[in-house]
Amino acid sequence: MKNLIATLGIAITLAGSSLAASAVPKTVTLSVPSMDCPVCPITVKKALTQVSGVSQTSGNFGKREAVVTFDDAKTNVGAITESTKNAGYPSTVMGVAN
Ligand SMILES: [Cu+2]
Repeated sequence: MKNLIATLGIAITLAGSSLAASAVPKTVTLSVPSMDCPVCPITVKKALTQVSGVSQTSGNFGKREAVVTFDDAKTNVGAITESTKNAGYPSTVMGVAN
């Protein structure tokens, strides 16, 4: 039963993100030097996913980087770095790609 609920949750999440993908998503790579243990990327990811317009995030503790996919009609790089800073992890932009 738990698996079924999890599967449904994923299906709903996927449906939601494909509906939201009307604009061309951009991807920004952030340097997050203060991620100093494997739990940090989870906290950073949580903060990033709460930014409206962010569709996908991944954290790399080893490289101290976070990769964020977002809709630039809904949010911007400034709001994204602000969200990690507010979570206690100041970040700087390493690069933006379409
Ligand atoms: Cu940590």
